[in-house]
Amino acid sequence: MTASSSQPLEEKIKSRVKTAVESTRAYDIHTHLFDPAFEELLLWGIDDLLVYHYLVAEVFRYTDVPYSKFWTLSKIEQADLIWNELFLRHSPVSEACRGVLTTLNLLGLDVKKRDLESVRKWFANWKLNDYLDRCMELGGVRTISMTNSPFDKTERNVWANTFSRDDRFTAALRIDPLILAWTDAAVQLREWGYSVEIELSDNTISEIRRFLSDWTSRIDAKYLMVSLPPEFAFPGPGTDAALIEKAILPHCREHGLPFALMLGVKRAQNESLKLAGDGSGRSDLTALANLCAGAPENRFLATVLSRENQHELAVLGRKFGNLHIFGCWWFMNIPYVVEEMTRMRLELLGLSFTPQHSDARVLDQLIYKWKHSREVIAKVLTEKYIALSETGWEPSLSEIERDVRDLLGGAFERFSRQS
Ligand code: RAT
Ligand code: ZN
Repeated sequence: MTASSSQPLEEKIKSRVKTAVESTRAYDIHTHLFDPAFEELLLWGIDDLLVYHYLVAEVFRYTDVPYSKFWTLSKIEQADLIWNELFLRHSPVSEACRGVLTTLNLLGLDVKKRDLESVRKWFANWKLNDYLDRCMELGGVRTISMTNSPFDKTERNVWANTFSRDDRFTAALRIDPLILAWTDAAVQLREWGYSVEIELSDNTISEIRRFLSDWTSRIDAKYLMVSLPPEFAFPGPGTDAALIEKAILPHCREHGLPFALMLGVKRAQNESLKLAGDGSGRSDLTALANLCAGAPENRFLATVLSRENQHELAVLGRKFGNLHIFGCWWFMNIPYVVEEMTRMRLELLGLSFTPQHSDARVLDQLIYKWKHSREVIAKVLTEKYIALSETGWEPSLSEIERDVRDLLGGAFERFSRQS
Protein backbone atom coordinates (compact mmCIF):
# COMPACT_ATOMS: atom_id res chain seq x y z
CA MET A 1 0.00 0.00 0.00
CA THR A 2 1.41 3.42 -0.90
CA ALA A 3 1.62 6.23 1.60
CA SER A 4 -0.89 8.32 -0.37
CA SER A 5 -3.57 5.61 -0.49
CA SER A 6 -3.06 4.64 3.19
CA GLN A 7 -3.50 8.20 4.42
CA PRO A 8 -7.28 8.52 3.88
CA LEU A 9 -7.87 5.12 5.50
CA GLU A 10 -5.85 6.15 8.54
CA GLU A 11 -7.90 9.32 8.83
CA LYS A 12 -11.12 7.31 8.46
CA ILE A 13 -10.06 4.93 11.24
CA LYS A 14 -9.01 7.80 13.47
CA SER A 15 -12.37 9.48 13.11
CA ARG A 16 -14.32 6.21 13.60
CA VAL A 17 -12.45 5.51 16.82
CA LYS A 18 -12.91 9.07 18.04
CA THR A 19 -16.65 8.89 17.36
CA ALA A 20 -17.00 5.52 19.08
CA VAL A 21 -14.91 6.38 22.13
CA GLU A 22 -16.58 9.75 22.63
CA SER A 23 -20.14 8.54 22.15
CA THR A 24 -20.06 5.30 24.14
CA ARG A 25 -21.19 5.85 27.69
CA ALA A 26 -19.09 4.06 30.28
CA TYR A 27 -19.93 1.86 33.24
CA ASP A 28 -17.54 3.35 35.81
CA ILE A 29 -16.72 0.18 37.70
CA HIS A 30 -14.97 1.64 40.75
CA THR A 31 -15.67 5.03 42.31
CA HIS A 32 -16.18 6.52 45.75
CA LEU A 33 -19.32 8.36 44.64
CA PHE A 34 -22.72 7.77 46.18
CA ASP A 35 -26.33 7.64 45.12
CA PRO A 36 -27.76 11.11 45.98
CA ALA A 37 -29.87 9.45 48.68
CA PHE A 38 -26.63 9.33 50.71
CA GLU A 39 -26.73 13.15 50.81
CA GLU A 40 -23.50 14.58 52.24
CA LEU A 41 -21.56 11.44 51.30
CA LEU A 42 -21.82 12.48 47.66
CA LEU A 43 -19.15 15.19 47.36
CA TRP A 44 -19.27 17.79 44.62
CA GLY A 45 -18.27 21.36 43.78
CA ILE A 46 -15.10 23.41 43.56
CA ASP A 47 -13.99 23.18 47.20
CA ASP A 48 -14.28 19.41 47.29
CA LEU A 49 -12.43 19.27 43.98
CA LEU A 50 -9.61 21.32 45.48
CA VAL A 51 -9.29 19.40 48.74
CA TYR A 52 -9.16 16.03 46.89
CA HIS A 53 -6.49 14.00 48.66
CA TYR A 54 -4.41 13.76 45.49
CA LEU A 55 -4.03 17.57 45.71
CA VAL A 56 -3.51 17.58 49.46
CA ALA A 57 -0.45 15.38 48.94
CA GLU A 58 0.80 17.77 46.27
CA VAL A 59 0.36 20.98 48.27
CA PHE A 60 2.84 19.69 50.85
CA ARG A 61 5.48 19.62 48.10
CA TYR A 62 5.42 23.44 48.40
CA THR A 63 3.83 24.75 51.59
CA ASP A 64 5.49 25.14 54.98
CA VAL A 65 2.17 25.00 56.80
CA PRO A 66 2.52 22.18 59.34
CA TYR A 67 0.29 19.15 58.80
CA SER A 68 -1.39 19.66 62.17
CA LYS A 69 -2.25 23.27 61.29
CA PHE A 70 -3.58 22.26 57.86
CA TRP A 71 -6.06 19.84 59.41
CA THR A 72 -7.47 22.57 61.67
CA LEU A 73 -8.35 24.73 58.64
CA SER A 74 -11.90 24.76 57.28
CA LYS A 75 -12.56 23.14 53.90
CA ILE A 76 -12.64 26.58 52.25
CA GLU A 77 -9.36 27.61 53.87
CA GLN A 78 -7.70 24.38 52.75
CA ALA A 79 -9.07 24.91 49.24
CA ASP A 80 -7.71 28.48 49.22
CA LEU A 81 -4.28 27.29 50.27
CA ILE A 82 -4.26 24.59 47.60
CA TRP A 83 -5.47 27.01 44.91
CA ASN A 84 -2.80 29.54 45.83
CA GLU A 85 0.07 27.09 46.00
CA LEU A 86 -0.79 24.67 43.23
CA PHE A 87 -2.51 26.94 40.72
CA LEU A 88 -1.30 30.51 41.30
CA ARG A 89 2.23 30.26 42.70
CA HIS A 90 3.18 27.37 40.36
CA SER A 91 1.67 26.20 37.10
CA PRO A 92 -0.84 23.38 37.62
CA VAL A 93 0.86 20.80 35.38
CA SER A 94 0.33 17.68 37.51
CA GLU A 95 -2.43 15.31 36.39
CA ALA A 96 -4.60 16.03 39.45
CA CYS A 97 -4.26 19.81 38.96
CA ARG A 98 -4.88 19.62 35.22
CA GLY A 99 -7.99 17.60 36.06
CA VAL A 100 -9.54 20.50 37.97
CA LEU A 101 -8.99 22.79 34.99
CA THR A 102 -10.33 20.27 32.44
CA THR A 103 -13.42 19.94 34.61
CA LEU A 104 -14.02 23.68 34.91
CA ASN A 105 -13.33 24.21 31.23
CA LEU A 106 -15.80 21.54 30.12
CA LEU A 107 -18.38 22.97 32.48
CA GLY A 108 -18.03 26.20 30.50
CA LEU A 109 -16.07 28.25 33.03
CA ASP A 110 -13.30 30.56 31.95
CA VAL A 111 -10.23 29.28 33.77
CA LYS A 112 -7.85 31.90 32.44
CA LYS A 113 -9.34 34.46 34.81
CA ARG A 114 -7.93 32.47 37.73
CA ASP A 115 -10.87 33.74 39.77
CA LEU A 116 -11.74 31.22 42.46
CA GLU A 117 -14.50 33.34 44.01
CA SER A 118 -16.48 33.59 40.79
CA VAL A 119 -16.14 29.82 40.32
CA ARG A 120 -17.56 29.35 43.84
CA LYS A 121 -20.49 31.60 42.99
CA TRP A 122 -21.18 29.65 39.80
CA PHE A 123 -21.33 26.37 41.73
CA ALA A 124 -23.65 27.84 44.36
CA ASN A 125 -26.43 28.07 41.75
CA TRP A 126 -26.60 24.34 41.07
CA LYS A 127 -29.08 21.84 42.52
CA LEU A 128 -27.46 18.47 43.16
CA ASN A 129 -29.75 16.36 40.96
CA ASP A 130 -29.34 18.61 37.93
CA TYR A 131 -25.62 18.72 38.51
CA LEU A 132 -25.43 14.93 38.73
CA ASP A 133 -27.09 14.64 35.30
CA ARG A 134 -24.70 17.22 33.90
CA CYS A 135 -21.58 15.50 35.24
CA MET A 136 -22.70 12.09 33.99
CA GLU A 137 -23.43 13.56 30.59
CA LEU A 138 -20.14 15.44 30.31
CA GLY A 139 -18.21 12.46 31.67
CA GLY A 140 -20.04 10.12 29.28
CA VAL A 141 -20.94 7.79 32.14
CA ARG A 142 -24.09 5.63 32.25
CA THR A 143 -23.56 3.60 35.42
CA ILE A 144 -21.50 4.31 38.54
CA SER A 145 -20.30 1.64 40.90
CA MET A 146 -20.17 2.90 44.49
CA THR A 147 -17.79 1.59 47.17
CA ASN A 148 -19.99 0.54 50.07
CA SER A 149 -18.59 -0.17 53.49
CA PRO A 150 -20.76 -1.66 56.24
CA PHE A 151 -18.06 -0.39 58.61
CA ASP A 152 -18.77 3.25 57.79
CA LYS A 153 -21.21 4.64 60.34
CA THR A 154 -22.79 7.33 58.16
CA GLU A 155 -23.29 4.88 55.35
CA ARG A 156 -24.73 2.18 57.61
CA ASN A 157 -27.33 4.63 58.84
CA VAL A 158 -28.51 5.31 55.31
CA TRP A 159 -28.78 1.60 54.48
CA ALA A 160 -30.71 1.07 57.72
CA ASN A 161 -33.62 3.09 56.30
CA THR A 162 -35.67 2.34 53.24
CA PHE A 163 -34.96 4.65 50.35
CA SER A 164 -35.47 4.43 46.65
CA ARG A 165 -32.28 3.70 44.77
CA ASP A 166 -31.10 5.71 41.79
CA ASP A 167 -30.67 2.95 39.23
CA ARG A 168 -27.61 4.63 37.71
CA PHE A 169 -25.67 3.61 40.85
CA THR A 170 -24.68 0.03 41.61
CA ALA A 171 -23.16 -1.21 44.86
CA ALA A 172 -19.89 -2.99 45.64
CA LEU A 173 -19.36 -4.48 49.10
CA ARG A 174 -16.04 -3.22 50.47
CA ILE A 175 -14.62 -5.33 53.25
CA ASP A 176 -11.10 -4.04 54.06
CA PRO A 177 -11.65 -3.84 57.85
CA LEU A 178 -12.99 -7.40 57.95
CA ILE A 179 -9.95 -8.85 56.20
CA LEU A 180 -7.22 -6.50 57.42
CA ALA A 181 -8.24 -5.76 61.00
CA TRP A 182 -10.13 -8.87 62.03
CA THR A 183 -9.74 -8.36 65.80
CA ASP A 184 -11.46 -4.96 65.65
CA ALA A 185 -13.98 -6.12 63.06
CA ALA A 186 -14.94 -9.03 65.30
CA VAL A 187 -15.90 -6.60 68.07
CA GLN A 188 -18.10 -4.72 65.61
CA LEU A 189 -19.73 -7.86 64.26
CA ARG A 190 -20.55 -8.99 67.80
CA GLU A 191 -22.16 -5.60 68.50
CA TRP A 192 -24.25 -6.07 65.38
CA GLY A 193 -25.50 -9.47 66.57
CA TYR A 194 -23.16 -11.96 64.88
CA SER A 195 -21.75 -14.44 67.35
CA VAL A 196 -18.14 -14.43 66.19
CA GLU A 197 -14.95 -15.13 68.12
CA ILE A 198 -11.40 -14.11 67.28
CA GLU A 199 -10.53 -17.69 66.50
CA LEU A 200 -11.89 -18.70 63.09
CA SER A 201 -14.00 -21.62 64.31
CA ASP A 202 -16.68 -23.17 62.07
CA ASN A 203 -19.33 -21.16 63.89
CA THR A 204 -17.40 -17.90 63.46
CA ILE A 205 -16.96 -18.56 59.75
CA SER A 206 -20.64 -19.25 59.31
CA GLU A 207 -21.50 -16.05 61.22
CA ILE A 208 -19.12 -14.05 59.01
CA ARG A 209 -20.85 -15.54 55.98
CA ARG A 210 -24.22 -14.58 57.45
CA PHE A 211 -22.91 -11.00 57.83
CA LEU A 212 -21.68 -10.99 54.22
CA SER A 213 -24.99 -12.41 52.95
CA ASP A 214 -27.02 -9.84 54.87
CA TRP A 215 -25.01 -6.99 53.35
CA THR A 216 -24.84 -8.50 49.89
CA SER A 217 -28.62 -8.60 49.73
CA ARG A 218 -29.20 -5.33 51.59
CA ILE A 219 -27.15 -3.34 49.09
CA ASP A 220 -27.58 -5.67 46.08
CA ALA A 221 -23.80 -5.90 45.71
CA LYS A 222 -22.45 -6.63 42.24
CA TYR A 223 -19.07 -7.70 43.60
CA LEU A 224 -17.01 -7.82 46.82
CA MET A 225 -13.87 -5.79 47.11
CA VAL A 226 -10.70 -5.37 49.17
CA SER A 227 -7.44 -3.44 48.87
CA LEU A 228 -4.35 -5.28 50.11
CA PRO A 229 -0.77 -4.38 51.05
CA PRO A 230 2.24 -5.43 48.94
CA GLU A 231 3.11 -8.23 51.38
CA PHE A 232 -0.23 -10.02 50.96
CA ALA A 233 0.36 -13.75 50.51
CA PHE A 234 -2.05 -16.50 49.55
CA PRO A 235 -2.04 -19.10 50.86
CA GLY A 236 -0.42 -17.51 53.85
CA PRO A 237 -0.06 -17.61 57.59
CA GLY A 238 -2.22 -14.51 58.15
CA THR A 239 -5.86 -14.17 59.15
CA ASP A 240 -6.39 -12.32 55.85
CA ALA A 241 -5.66 -15.45 53.79
CA ALA A 242 -7.72 -17.65 56.12
CA LEU A 243 -10.73 -15.33 55.96
CA ILE A 244 -10.52 -15.16 52.18
CA GLU A 245 -10.28 -18.91 51.83
CA LYS A 246 -12.90 -19.89 54.39
CA ALA A 247 -15.44 -17.09 54.23
CA ILE A 248 -15.06 -14.75 51.24
CA LEU A 249 -14.50 -17.24 48.44
CA PRO A 250 -17.35 -19.56 49.49
CA HIS A 251 -19.62 -16.54 49.90
CA CYS A 252 -18.76 -15.26 46.41
CA ARG A 253 -19.37 -18.73 44.94
CA GLU A 254 -22.71 -19.04 46.68
CA HIS A 255 -23.88 -15.64 45.43
CA GLY A 256 -22.20 -15.82 42.01
CA LEU A 257 -20.20 -12.65 42.67
CA PRO A 258 -16.67 -11.70 41.62
CA PHE A 259 -14.12 -10.76 44.25
CA ALA A 260 -12.12 -7.62 43.39
CA LEU A 261 -8.55 -7.35 44.65
CA MET A 262 -6.69 -4.06 44.60
CA LEU A 263 -3.11 -4.98 45.30
CA GLY A 264 -0.11 -3.00 46.43
CA VAL A 265 -1.28 -0.21 48.71
CA LYS A 266 0.84 0.82 51.71
CA ARG A 267 -1.68 2.46 53.99
CA ALA A 268 -0.57 5.43 56.11
CA GLN A 269 3.00 5.62 54.81
CA ASN A 270 2.83 9.18 56.11
CA GLU A 271 0.11 9.22 58.76
CA SER A 272 0.21 13.00 59.09
CA LEU A 273 -1.25 13.29 55.61
CA LYS A 274 -4.32 11.21 56.60
CA LEU A 275 -6.09 9.96 53.43
CA ALA A 276 -3.33 11.51 51.30
CA GLY A 277 -0.62 9.55 53.11
CA ASP A 278 -0.99 6.12 51.46
CA GLY A 279 1.82 4.84 49.26
CA SER A 280 2.42 1.98 46.88
CA GLY A 281 4.66 -1.06 46.73
CA ARG A 282 5.31 -4.01 44.48
CA SER A 283 3.20 -7.09 45.24
CA ASP A 284 4.07 -10.72 44.85
CA LEU A 285 1.45 -11.72 42.31
CA THR A 286 1.95 -15.37 43.15
CA ALA A 287 -0.87 -14.74 45.61
CA LEU A 288 -3.24 -13.75 42.82
CA ALA A 289 -2.12 -16.64 40.63
CA ASN A 290 -2.73 -19.05 43.51
CA LEU A 291 -6.20 -17.64 44.07
CA CYS A 292 -7.14 -17.93 40.39
CA ALA A 293 -5.70 -21.43 40.06
CA GLY A 294 -6.91 -22.72 43.42
CA ALA A 295 -10.46 -21.42 43.15
CA PRO A 296 -11.44 -21.95 39.50
CA GLU A 297 -15.12 -21.51 40.36
CA ASN A 298 -14.51 -18.04 41.72
CA ARG A 299 -14.14 -15.00 39.51
CA PHE A 300 -11.56 -12.31 40.34
CA LEU A 301 -11.29 -8.68 39.32
CA ALA A 302 -7.83 -7.25 39.84
CA THR A 303 -5.84 -4.05 39.58
CA VAL A 304 -2.36 -3.34 40.93
CA LEU A 305 -0.86 -0.11 42.19
CA SER A 306 2.75 -0.66 41.30
CA ARG A 307 3.94 0.01 37.75
CA GLU A 308 6.46 -2.80 38.14
CA ASN A 309 3.60 -5.32 38.55
CA GLN A 310 1.65 -4.35 35.45
CA HIS A 311 3.27 -6.68 32.91
CA GLU A 312 3.08 -9.67 35.21
CA LEU A 313 -0.58 -8.92 35.87
CA ALA A 314 -1.37 -8.76 32.16
CA VAL A 315 0.39 -12.10 31.65
CA LEU A 316 -1.72 -13.60 34.45
CA GLY A 317 -4.77 -12.41 32.55
CA ARG A 318 -3.70 -14.70 29.69
CA LYS A 319 -3.47 -17.68 32.05
CA PHE A 320 -6.74 -17.44 33.90
CA GLY A 321 -10.19 -17.01 32.37
CA ASN A 322 -11.53 -16.31 35.86
CA LEU A 323 -9.42 -13.14 36.12
CA HIS A 324 -10.59 -9.78 34.77
CA ILE A 325 -8.05 -6.98 34.87
CA PHE A 326 -9.28 -3.46 35.34
CA GLY A 327 -8.25 0.15 35.68
CA CYS A 328 -5.15 2.26 35.97
CA TRP A 329 -5.44 2.76 39.68
CA TRP A 330 -4.54 5.95 41.58
CA PHE A 331 -0.79 6.61 41.03
CA MET A 332 -1.09 4.69 37.75
CA ASN A 333 -3.74 7.12 36.52
CA ILE A 334 -1.34 9.55 34.86
CA PRO A 335 -1.46 9.79 31.08
CA TYR A 336 1.90 8.34 30.16
CA VAL A 337 1.45 5.30 32.38
CA VAL A 338 -2.16 4.87 31.24
CA GLU A 339 -0.91 4.85 27.66
CA GLU A 340 1.77 2.28 28.37
CA MET A 341 -0.61 0.04 30.35
CA THR A 342 -3.42 0.27 27.82
CA ARG A 343 -1.12 -0.56 24.93
CA MET A 344 0.43 -3.47 26.81
CA ARG A 345 -2.95 -4.87 27.83
CA LEU A 346 -4.42 -4.60 24.32
CA GLU A 347 -1.37 -6.36 22.93
CA LEU A 348 -1.51 -9.16 25.49
CA LEU A 349 -5.24 -9.48 26.18
CA GLY A 350 -7.05 -8.11 23.16
CA LEU A 351 -10.29 -6.49 24.33
CA SER A 352 -10.96 -8.75 27.33
CA PHE A 353 -10.22 -6.26 30.10
CA THR A 354 -11.52 -2.94 31.42
CA PRO A 355 -8.89 -0.28 30.77
CA GLN A 356 -10.18 2.30 33.17
CA HIS A 357 -12.30 3.20 36.17
CA SER A 358 -12.38 6.74 37.53
CA ASP A 359 -11.93 6.22 41.29
CA ALA A 360 -13.75 9.58 41.51
CA ARG A 361 -14.34 10.79 45.05
CA VAL A 362 -15.94 14.03 43.93
CA LEU A 363 -18.77 13.89 41.39
CA ASP A 364 -17.27 16.52 39.08
CA GLN A 365 -14.13 14.39 38.67
CA LEU A 366 -16.10 12.12 36.35
CA ILE A 367 -15.71 14.88 33.77
CA TYR A 368 -11.93 15.06 33.69
CA LYS A 369 -11.08 11.50 34.58
CA TRP A 370 -13.14 10.17 31.67
CA LYS A 371 -12.08 12.90 29.26
CA HIS A 372 -8.39 12.24 29.94
CA SER A 373 -8.81 8.45 29.86
CA ARG A 374 -10.80 8.51 26.62
CA GLU A 375 -8.07 10.55 24.93
CA VAL A 376 -5.48 7.88 25.68
CA ILE A 377 -7.77 4.93 24.93
CA ALA A 378 -8.69 6.45 21.55
CA LYS A 379 -5.04 7.12 20.70
CA VAL A 380 -3.91 3.59 21.46
CA LEU A 381 -6.92 1.93 19.81
CA THR A 382 -6.41 4.00 16.67
CA GLU A 383 -2.83 2.75 16.41
CA LYS A 384 -3.99 -0.84 16.80
CA TYR A 385 -6.70 -0.59 14.14
CA ILE A 386 -4.30 1.13 11.75
CA ALA A 387 -1.88 -1.74 12.27
CA LEU A 388 -4.72 -4.14 11.38
CA SER A 389 -5.64 -2.14 8.32
CA GLU A 390 -2.09 -2.53 7.06
CA THR A 391 -2.85 -6.25 6.65
CA GLY A 392 -5.97 -5.42 4.64
CA TRP A 393 -8.35 -5.91 7.64
CA GLU A 394 -10.30 -2.69 7.73
CA PRO A 395 -12.35 -2.39 10.93
CA SER A 396 -15.89 -1.13 10.31
CA LEU A 397 -17.53 1.50 12.49
CA SER A 398 -19.88 -1.08 13.98
CA GLU A 399 -16.96 -3.38 14.86
CA ILE A 400 -15.14 -0.50 16.48
CA GLU A 401 -18.27 0.47 18.41
CA ARG A 402 -18.70 -3.10 19.63
CA ASP A 403 -15.10 -3.21 20.84
CA VAL A 404 -15.36 0.15 22.60
CA ARG A 405 -18.58 -0.92 24.33
CA ASP A 406 -16.68 -3.89 25.72
CA LEU A 407 -13.77 -1.77 26.90
CA LEU A 408 -16.01 0.80 28.57
CA GLY A 409 -17.94 -1.63 30.74
CA GLY A 410 -19.46 -4.29 28.48
CA ALA A 411 -16.73 -6.87 29.13
CA PHE A 412 -16.97 -6.18 32.87
CA GLU A 413 -20.76 -6.58 32.82
CA ARG A 414 -20.48 -9.96 31.12
CA PHE A 415 -17.68 -11.09 33.44
CA SER A 416 -19.66 -10.08 36.52
CA ARG A 417 -22.88 -11.56 35.05
CA GLN A 418 -24.71 -8.25 35.08
CA SER A 419 -25.69 -8.66 31.44
O1 RAT B 1 -7.81 6.50 44.66
C1 RAT B 1 -8.18 6.81 45.79
O2 RAT B 1 -8.96 7.74 46.00
C2 RAT B 1 -7.64 6.07 46.97
O3 RAT B 1 -7.75 6.83 48.07
C3 RAT B 1 -8.34 4.83 47.35
O4 RAT B 1 -9.69 5.12 47.53
C4 RAT B 1 -8.34 3.65 46.53
O5 RAT B 1 -8.82 3.90 45.25
C5 RAT B 1 -9.16 2.58 47.20
O6 RAT B 1 -10.26 2.28 46.73
O7 RAT B 1 -8.68 2.07 48.20
ZN1 ZN C 1 -10.81 3.58 45.18
